[in-house]
Amino acid sequence: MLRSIISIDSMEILDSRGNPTVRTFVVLEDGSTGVASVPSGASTGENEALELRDGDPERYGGKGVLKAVINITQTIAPRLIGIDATRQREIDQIMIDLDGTEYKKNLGANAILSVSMAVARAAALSLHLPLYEYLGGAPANRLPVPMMNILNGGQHADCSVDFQEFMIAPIGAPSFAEAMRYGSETFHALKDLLKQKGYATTVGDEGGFAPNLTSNEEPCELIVEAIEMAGYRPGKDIAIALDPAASSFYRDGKYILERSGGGEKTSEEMVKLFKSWIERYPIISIEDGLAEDDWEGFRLLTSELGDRIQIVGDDVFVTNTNFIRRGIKEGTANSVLIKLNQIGSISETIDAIRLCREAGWTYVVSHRSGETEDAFIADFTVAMDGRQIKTGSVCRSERLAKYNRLLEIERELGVAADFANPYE
Ligand code: 2PG
Ligand code: MG
Repeated sequence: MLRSIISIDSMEILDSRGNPTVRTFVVLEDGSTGVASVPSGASTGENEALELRDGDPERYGGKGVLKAVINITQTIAPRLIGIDATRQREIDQIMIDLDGTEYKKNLGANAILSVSMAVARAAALSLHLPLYEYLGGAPANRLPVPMMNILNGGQHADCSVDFQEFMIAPIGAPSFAEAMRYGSETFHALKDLLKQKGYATTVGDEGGFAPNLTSNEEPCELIVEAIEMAGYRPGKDIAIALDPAASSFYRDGKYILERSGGGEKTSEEMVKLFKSWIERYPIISIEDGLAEDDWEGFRLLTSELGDRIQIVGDDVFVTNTNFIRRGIKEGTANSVLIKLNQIGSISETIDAIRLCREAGWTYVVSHRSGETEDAFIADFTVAMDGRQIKTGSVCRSERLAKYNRLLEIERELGVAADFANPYE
């Protein structure tokens, strides 16, 4: 059988923060070899599937992934050898059963996901199809709006901003390539602006600037100014999307805006704050505006602002259908952040996306703050008709790997390519 898996191998590599992660190679009988590397988060949700680390203080401060590598080569590989690589769902299910725990605590979500992704790549290669077409079929022709994180704070930067991500979304661009140009020009305008104001222009983990500002609001002001400096209309050509990652500053039922000196806030006060911001800035999307344990606060935010902007749940849903289902029932949000490694296999990620579609919710495919040069999510976004992707700033090659792959896909699709604007 041409597409039978004949070998699975794995190794420890380093991610964009210099921490170990897993890279896996799947070889088929016809010689097709799929390679995939998994990313790693910093502001992780409590209920994410387990990222297995060695815990050996003698290596990488305990962060080595040799156990995950051994789980792949000694436990997973023997079970998958001989199976046709196009049987993605069956393969994912075998790994899920082999692990046997809800959060992939035995084999590790990093181990399982790297195999899941490498299998898909090998199958696509064997069928001589680009990955987006293999996973999405003939209809896969829509390029997503890139949400570019040009100002980093929170756990992604050592600066005075509590909120983690300030993104720009070129919603008025006519194509993906033009959206990238709008974004890049604004990024450079922001750099000039920061310099003019005497702020640092060093970047954080996702390639956005990480200056010490005077408040959590100042980034919005600066970004609006940068959009105008670059010659674009705020809100028309380019809008703002936020990911405060509020779980990271939520303690004992309060939001503690320590870094910026913004004091403490209740959920209601946070909702009020966002309400006043969306009146003053062209914000179209807020992800994790409240913490993962604050389902009530999330519901309030959605009932107050959900008809005007996108309310995205990341830590609260962790790409897990159980939590998304609850969210749909309770009106917790109207959109889900999709991260393959939060749940740990392609099939389960697709299940999460299906649930969003059925509920009429949007979904945003996302990178992690610790990334590799693997551009899997670029193809995956097009395959899933995901009309939005967030994969960092217009800077640092582990981020650009995804955007550049999307540029390639748009070019390859030619006249068939469509650029989605989910906010219309
Ligand atoms: C997020 C992500 C990606 P991390 O919170 O959305 O930007 O960060 O990978 O650190 O969880
Ligand atoms: Mg997030």
